Amino acid sequence: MRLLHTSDWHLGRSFHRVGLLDAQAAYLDHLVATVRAHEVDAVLVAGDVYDRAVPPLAAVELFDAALHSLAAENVPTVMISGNHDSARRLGVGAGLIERAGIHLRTDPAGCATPVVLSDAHGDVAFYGLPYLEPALARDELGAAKARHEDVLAAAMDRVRADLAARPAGTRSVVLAHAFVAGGEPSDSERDITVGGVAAVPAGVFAGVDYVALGHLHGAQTVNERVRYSGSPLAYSFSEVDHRKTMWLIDLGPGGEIAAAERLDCPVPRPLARLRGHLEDLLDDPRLARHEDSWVEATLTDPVRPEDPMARLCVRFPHTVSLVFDPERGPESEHVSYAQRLKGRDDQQIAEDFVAHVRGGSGPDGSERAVLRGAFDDVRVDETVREVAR
Ligand SMILES: [Mn+2]
Repeated sequence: MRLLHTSDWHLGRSFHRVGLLDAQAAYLDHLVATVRAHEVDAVLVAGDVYDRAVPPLAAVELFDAALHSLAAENVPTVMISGNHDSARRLGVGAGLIERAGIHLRTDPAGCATPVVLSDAHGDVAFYGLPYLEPALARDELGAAKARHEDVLAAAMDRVRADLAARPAGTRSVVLAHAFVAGGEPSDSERDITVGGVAAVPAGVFAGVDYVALGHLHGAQTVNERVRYSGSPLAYSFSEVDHRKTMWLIDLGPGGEIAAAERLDCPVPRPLARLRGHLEDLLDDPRLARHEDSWVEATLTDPVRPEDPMARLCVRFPHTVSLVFDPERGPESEHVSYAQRLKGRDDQQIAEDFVAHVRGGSGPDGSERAVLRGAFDDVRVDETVREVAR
């Protein structure tokens, strides 16, 4: 049986205030085209359909269009809610779309009631475990503690019990939304750790043939049978090196992973993280390939340049993030105050101070004259007092 595993669509999310709805629509078109091109038997969506509990209308309409397209393809689809979704809201209408072959699981109580699909080699039971909020799922599942590990373990006990009662040779797939130990996070998942220990050991999923995970936004293989598809689009600059893909999994007649292929998702615009002095970023010919990218520029100029965003946008019109990380002179670090003052007169110390508080820009001629005048006055004053004594 051929499975297409994806997750973390985050419909409605934007990227540094740039709307991604068009890119998300293009991805969903690509998903449907992939189903057709690769003759996929089932689509798995492992949570975070939406970016937030109450998504914008345009995101809801996009999801609705995707459901229509999948139903029109006649491809069975199993979906779960993630930590970004409101399980209750997303689940409205789940009973009705079930009739169209879209199996949306948002209620922990149903985690051991699989969707059963068949091929020439027999049944495959698909168990959709929605994101289990420990405090909420604990009682429902009779977990020992309100921790991610305990509620998932309790849910998996139910899955294994159901599976054991099915005909011998029934193959099994679990969908889950969790932070599994060994996974590599990025900046765009948003916390799943609140209220408990974050990482769940992969061993909790023992006894099933394939585990389609969501939550982490980088595609990864925890082990041969436990994988993250990652998000179809980059949602933070920390994902600059990610290759955004879906897993195409061939589940063999005996439940073995006969093939696992990464299929690329369309890239709306590449990401680039640039670092250096503003003038260098504007001049360096090697950066020409990033001129059409979404750019995050970290400026290291000791003095903050004037109007940096406008100047960057002349060369990199899709600059969406600007960070300042000024270089400091080597003498300013790891040197004691006394050492820095050694051999300097009052005038030099004062000029250094002005340069320090202005990010490296020392006093100009007239400012130097003011400082000199002040020191002269103080000295004159001292002398007068000495004489008077
Ligand atoms: Mn997510």
